Amino acid sequence: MQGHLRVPNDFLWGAGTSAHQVEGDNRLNDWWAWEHVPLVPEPSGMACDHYNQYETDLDIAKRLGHNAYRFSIEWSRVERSPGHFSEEELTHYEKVIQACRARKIVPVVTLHHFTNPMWFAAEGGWASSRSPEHFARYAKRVVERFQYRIPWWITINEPTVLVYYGYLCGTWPPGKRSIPMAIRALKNLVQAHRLAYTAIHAHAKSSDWLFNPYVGIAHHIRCYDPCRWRSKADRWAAKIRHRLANEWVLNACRGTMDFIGLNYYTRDFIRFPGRVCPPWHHDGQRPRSGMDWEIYPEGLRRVLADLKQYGLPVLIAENGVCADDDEVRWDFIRTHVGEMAKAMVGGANVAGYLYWSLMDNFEWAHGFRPRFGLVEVDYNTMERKIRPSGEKLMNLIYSKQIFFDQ
Ligand code: IFM
Repeated sequence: MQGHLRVPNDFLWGAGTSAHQVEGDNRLNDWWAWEHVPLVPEPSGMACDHYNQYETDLDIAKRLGHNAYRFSIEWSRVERSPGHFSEEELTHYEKVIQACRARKIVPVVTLHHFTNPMWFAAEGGWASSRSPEHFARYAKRVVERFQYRIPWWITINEPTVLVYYGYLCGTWPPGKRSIPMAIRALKNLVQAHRLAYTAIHAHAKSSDWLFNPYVGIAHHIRCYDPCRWRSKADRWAAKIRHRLANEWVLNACRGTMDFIGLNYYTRDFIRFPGRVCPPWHHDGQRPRSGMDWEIYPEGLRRVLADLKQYGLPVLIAENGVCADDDEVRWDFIRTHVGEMAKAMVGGANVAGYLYWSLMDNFEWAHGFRPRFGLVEVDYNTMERKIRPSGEKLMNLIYSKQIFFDQ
């Protein structure tokens, strides 16, 4: 049987990018330095040259029917040394915002998407007790600078992912493997968010904005299931993983979130005492993405149902798949959007769906190999080509309704 949802008129449809992954030539941050160690297959270099070609990219987004665009401001460009801001770079981002407005695209602005200025990293990065105050100063300057009143702010993208790779696995900068440092970094990220939240709202209030901006984080949430359903220990381990990786940050940010930015991709199976077990160890094999992540659309409905407890709107800030076969991408989008619609019919308050990513880009420690984009990028010529999945999503957006299997 088929179900059906009429999409609300103010629903945000679009896609996201982040500065370091698409802009190119971001030499002043810790990732640029990290890319030149052997762990990373290739440096980001000119990436997609989005810094110069943002107008072209926004034209493409418009053509694809998007009414929202998520992008990030590169902190290292904007704040060259503590407290010294580059007017030129702030003007650049102001122009990006103007370009969104000119196309009637709502900007969803991320202030921090994994990269840190070198001076910040040298001072101890997120493990330093001064990190929240540095971040708050940057956030305050940015919000005060823009003429246009930004309705959607994401302070920090995926704090748990940053801490996991940077402070536990050591595969991202700063390359640490220390539980005490990881805990410190996560607490500082949360505190940085809280201070930025207050700064943005204080500015909006003192400048008589006619609306209250939505300020939140983008949180990477996975489904966690036990590796063996019959094992009580595995069931317990999956629950603990859910508490630590999914719930802890949301609870710590309570009271300072106007919405939850949800980045949903996949599910992991957990074996006691807490390791992810490889796909061949559990039942129910499903297709996997080019980065070996299980494709599990029902998980999006489960997560949205679970998030109802917070009583906040949810913006799906990322959902996407890396695949060389574009049919896999369309199937991923169609089924995930269907699960989102089911959740909405069931009462989930979803403000929008932003696919990750608008275009192929630099996928961190994986380099340029993974292809996530609705738009294919030829890195030699910088030519952009819309993929069929991008067109199909456009048709769905224009239809204003979502059909799904019950
Ligand atoms: O590319 C990343 C993005 O920067 C953060 N969320 C997950 C994406 C895919 O790995």
